[in-house]
Amino acid sequence: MKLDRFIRIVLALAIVVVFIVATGALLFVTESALNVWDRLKTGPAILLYTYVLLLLGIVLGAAFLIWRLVIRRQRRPKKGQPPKPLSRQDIESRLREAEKAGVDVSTAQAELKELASRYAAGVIHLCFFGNVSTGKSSLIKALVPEADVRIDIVGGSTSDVRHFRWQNDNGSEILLTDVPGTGGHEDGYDAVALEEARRAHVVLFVCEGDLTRAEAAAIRELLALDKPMVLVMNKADRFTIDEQARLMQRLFERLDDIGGDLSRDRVVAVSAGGELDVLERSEGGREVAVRRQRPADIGVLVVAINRLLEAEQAPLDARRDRAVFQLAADKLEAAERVYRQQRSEQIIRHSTRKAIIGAMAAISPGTDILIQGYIGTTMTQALCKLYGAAPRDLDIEEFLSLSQSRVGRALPLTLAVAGNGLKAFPGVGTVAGGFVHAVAYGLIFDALGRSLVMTLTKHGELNPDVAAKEFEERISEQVEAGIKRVARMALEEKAGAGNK
Ligand SMILES: Nc1nc2c(ncn2[C@@H]2O[C@H](COP(=O)(O)OP(=O)(O)OP(=O)(O)O)[C@@H](O)[C@H]2O)c(=O)[nH]1
Ligand SMILES: [Mg+2]
Repeated sequence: MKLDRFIRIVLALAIVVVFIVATGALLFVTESALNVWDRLKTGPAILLYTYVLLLLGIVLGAAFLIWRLVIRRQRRPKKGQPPKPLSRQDIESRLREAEKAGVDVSTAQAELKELASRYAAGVIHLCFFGNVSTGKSSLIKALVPEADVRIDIVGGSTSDVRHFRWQNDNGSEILLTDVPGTGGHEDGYDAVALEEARRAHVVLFVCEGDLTRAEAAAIRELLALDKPMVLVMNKADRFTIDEQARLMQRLFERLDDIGGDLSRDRVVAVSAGGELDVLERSEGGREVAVRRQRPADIGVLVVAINRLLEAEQAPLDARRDRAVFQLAADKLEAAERVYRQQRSEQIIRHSTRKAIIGAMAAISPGTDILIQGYIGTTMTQALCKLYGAAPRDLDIEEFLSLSQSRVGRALPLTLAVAGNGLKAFPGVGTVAGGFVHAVAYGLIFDALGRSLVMTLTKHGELNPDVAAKEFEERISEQVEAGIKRVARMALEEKAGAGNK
């Protein structure tokens, strides 16, 4: 690595020499040109401009090369490209690789298993989705009168995912899925509903009138799954025919704006009916509340579903599969995040322990806190590899050297924290200065590793300036947070060394 810096400086010197030679050459050429100019006084002015431009070009070219080589190669952050649809092979190979690396792939794998069992059953899945109390369960009840669904005026009545068998006029085997309504429970339920929508062939988005901003956002997210959608305006009985027509027009426009495909997606206005508490006079003349069923009017919904399913099932399956592959990929990513977090903890602890042992054995200088050595390099390399960053050796060296220059200022505080932290352990008594230094050394490594993980999580790459800045900004906070962990580690090592 030292050699690298040497080569860079040599190259820089070479550029300077080239620059001087080029300038000399240019002057020489200019002189000749001026001679020519003298001789051709009446000649064209363009000659002069050409020389000036040439000189400028050489200066700029040399400056650019020096900047790239010596100062640093700045990397552009990768722009988030729209994700390419995943194929079965893609997701299966990603799962295999992740499993080999030690990631817990069970939740992602469960999605593929569920997909396989849905294939085997050969049924079409229609998922009712929408805000709480829009009438999803009531719509299922209207389609499958024997369905045992909970309908309630109080939002949040459905709290789990349930499937109900329904056979349409074409005789297709269909499962209607009732999910918790969104926006009315704590977070977890919305995610459950969305996951189920991602597993379905068709999403029936239920609303009660014009779309709210949250509903529009949810529709946009569901349309991104590239599956057919039926936008169902329920409770149409609350509006006059004219109002219904206006609302339908509005919903068509909104769906079009949000990105719906009007040749594929449908908008219908229906009344699931729902239930109604009415006061009736009993035989004894007393008024009693009786729960009655409102008449349902869902013919247009049945027609819309039939139309959607008239076409071949294969394209529907293909769209559903892609959505499930993406769902599995998202779950895999979440599992990878957990894995990285656990593994990074191990790497940091391992390096911190090594740093402490080194400092205690005085192999590494406990007082000078040198983080640029072998332990710092291997920890940085291992963490970068874990987060899929492939920095140049130069970047690692620069990051460590920048961080090293920031350690000095934090050292007195770190030593104080180490000394105090050790006192907090019962029975430790007075500790030698060397041991306090070893703990301080460990604390610095611990903070270095943690701030590096933060930068890698945020940026996905090692930018030495950014990472060293993060380290500097967080060092005192992390030293305080890490003292118990690091002091315990040092005491364990001390006890271990004492027992030997
Ligand atoms: N006026 C009218 N009310 C309806 C209609 N459909 C459902 N309702 C009423 O709307 C309320 C909510 O109905 P649910 O079927 O429980 O709604 P949901 O979307 O399943 O609700 P959650 O499961 O809580 O998300 C109930 O009081 C129903 O009686 C309808 O077509 N017209
Ligand atoms: Mg419900």
